[in-house]
Parts: sequence; C-alpha cells; structure tokens
Amino acid sequence: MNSISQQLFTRAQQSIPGGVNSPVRAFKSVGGTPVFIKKAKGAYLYDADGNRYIDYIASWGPMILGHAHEPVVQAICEKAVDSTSFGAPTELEIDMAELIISMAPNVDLIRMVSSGTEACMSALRLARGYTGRNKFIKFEGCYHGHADPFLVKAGSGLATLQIQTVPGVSAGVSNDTLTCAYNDLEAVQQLVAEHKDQIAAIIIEPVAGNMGCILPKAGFIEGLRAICDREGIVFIFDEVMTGFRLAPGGAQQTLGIAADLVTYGKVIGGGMPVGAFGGKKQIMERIAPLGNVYQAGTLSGNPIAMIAGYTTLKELKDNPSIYTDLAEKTAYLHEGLDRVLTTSGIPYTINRLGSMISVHFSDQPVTDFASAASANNALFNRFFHAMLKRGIYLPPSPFESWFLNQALTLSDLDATIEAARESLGEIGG
Ligand code: HOZ
Repeated sequence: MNSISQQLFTRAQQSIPGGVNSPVRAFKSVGGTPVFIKKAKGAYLYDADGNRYIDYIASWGPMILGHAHEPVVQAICEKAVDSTSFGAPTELEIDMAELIISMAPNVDLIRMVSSGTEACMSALRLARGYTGRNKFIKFEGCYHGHADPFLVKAGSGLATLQIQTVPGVSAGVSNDTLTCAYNDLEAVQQLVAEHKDQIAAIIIEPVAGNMGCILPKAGFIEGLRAICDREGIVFIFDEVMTGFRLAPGGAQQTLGIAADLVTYGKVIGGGMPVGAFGGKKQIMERIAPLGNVYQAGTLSGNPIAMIAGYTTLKELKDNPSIYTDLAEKTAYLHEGLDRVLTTSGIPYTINRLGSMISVHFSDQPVTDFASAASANNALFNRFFHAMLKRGIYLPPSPFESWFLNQALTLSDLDATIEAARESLGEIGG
C-alpha cells in the first residue's frame, strides 16, 4: 500500500514539473519520495501520513524561532483582516526598514523585495549601474538565487542535480560571470588583475551554506575587502542564509567585516516570502526613484510579509541570548555527532558556525566546492534516508547547510544523535 506522500507525489507530477515547486525539494539525488508536509509546530514537522520529524531544514533557513511561533502567527492573523496587499506605502515598511538598519551594520538604506533571488539580482544590477562595469566575481559552489548571471558553477540545487550549465542562460550573460574557488584569494587577485577596471562586484556568501556549510579561512574575506577597496569594486555580502541567523548583524557582525551592499532573505521574512538589499547611501541612492537603476515589485513590502518579518526580527533583537542558545545547541549536536561518527570509523568532516552545521563524509577538510564534491556523497544519501526513517529531517543533499531552530530541545538533540548512531550502524562505511 502506497503512503499518502507517495500518492501525493504521483498526483503532483501530473500538474507540477517534477511534482515540486522548487527542485531541492524533490529528493532527486537522494532518491525516494519527498515527504509531503501537512503542518509544523516548534521543532517538528508532521507529514501527510502523520509521521513526526525533528526539523533541521527550518524551511531552508527562515524558521529560526521554530514553526508556527505564536507571536508571529498572531501578528499575521491580526494584520490580515486589514487586507493582504495595497501596492502603496505603509508605516509598517518604515518600521521594518528602521529595525533592519538598527540591527545590520553598514546599512544606510534598505529596499524590500520578495525573495533572496530578487535581492541578489537587484544588488548586482545596482553594483553595475554604480560602477559602470559589467563583470563580476562569484565563487564556485555559492548560490545567489536563480537569476541568469548567477547560474554559473552554482551550489545548492544545481550542485545537487549536477547541472553545470543552464540552457536558457545566454553566453552573453554568463561571459560576464567570473568564478574562483571559495577561499582562494590568490585566484581572485589574478582574475582582478586580468580584468582591470572591468569588475563591478565581488559577491560572496561570507559563510557558505549552499555546498554544505563552509567557513571562510582566516584572512580570506579581509583580503577580498582590501581588493575591493583598492580596485573600486562593490563588495556584496549575500546574507540570505547568514543574515539575522549568525547574529543580529549577520556575518558582517560575526566576522567583523563591512560589506558595501548586503542581500537578505529567509529569516528576514519570518517564513513569508521576503528579501531585501541594502548598504551604503551613495550606492543605494542610485536606485529608482532616487536614481535611474530600475528595480520594482508589486508585492514588495507586502503587509503580511512585513509583519511576519518584523515580529521575528524584533524578537531576535530583543533577545540576543537566542543566538548563544542556538550556538550552544549546535555545538552540543556537533559533539554528539563527533562521538558517534568517530565510533563508526567512517571518515567525516563537520563544519559549523552559530546555528549552521553540516556533515561531509570525507577525511579531508571541506573548504570549497571541490572538497565538498569529492566527499562520499553516495554515503550521505543513505545516511539521509536512514535518518528520515528515524524521524530526523535533514536537507536531502550534502550541498546544503543544516539550520537549527530555537524550539529544539536537548532531548531532540539527543534523539538526533542516537538516530545518527543507529543510522551509521545501518549504512556501514
Ligand atoms: N536557497 C535554498 C537552498 N539552498 C532553498 C531554496 C530552494 O532552492 O528551494
């Protein structure tokens, strides 16, 4: 007898490409049937068959406070009765902008959009408009959403599905995308020298989350900052994953390095479709209607999205201990996984910062896309299914960070570590 998830997946494939509205959800690389979710509360997801899972995806990042967090749900319900969209300015948008500016360093002006993709796409256009240059540098395995210029050597779903070049992205567009390995400062120096005065921007996930979690080596981001300063290049931090997750001021605060432009998504919307890009006044002033770099959106600053985001950010700002709690929980999980992985004898590397963590089955340090890709990812796929069977919902790909949420308890973490011990025993080495 097929499970309800299996029945729904069969039905979904008749009307939705691949049965999903975003490729990373399809379980294509790990195999099997995606679990169809019915509801979630706190740290738990419940599927259509009534199974409960401890959630380490957090909707790919946004649900830092846990699912259906009471104050967020209540704020959305109260707001919705006043209509769900106006397409005109509201006071709430000012509150949101002021709150973001009070939390995020180096953000003088902020423009709201509806996704991380839109944020990155708009920030790149702005950097090009501001500098009058076309080329930009991105890093192999980083993912900045699915706008055309970024779909070169991208992480996340493209790495998972092994899509190297994307039909539909013209050579004219991708020729302006220059790529380097993450953590390879020398390669960036060389590329910048080869393309003197042609590079508008360097965009980076300051802590990468789209090839698993990968940390910048000491001096790497500082080195990029120095190159940008010297060469008049706009330094863009893609903080779609790290923004409001690593700290109230995101990776800029955690690493102590200033960006010229910053993009946000995920946590900023508290589970609603929200993105934003912001930064230095002299750059942001080039955006229409102040300047002529055009960018717009019917649902930008949508009241329901804003109230969900505002309520989430305000709670994070007012309770900074949430960040220490989350980091402690993640360290606890890390220690437990270390224990059971060491006992299993399976080679592994765990990368972690704040509430981002991931496991690669590799005996080498994982510092860039090549080292992430050369791990035993077939073993990861089996680990994923063994964990899922035991009620632990991990990202269905080694090329994604795990995200912890504040609703997780120590007993959830212990259950996860025990499930990992059993799973490793099941899958062997
Ligand atoms: N950007 C997220 C993955 N790294 C998830 C969004 C998606 O592609 O569905």
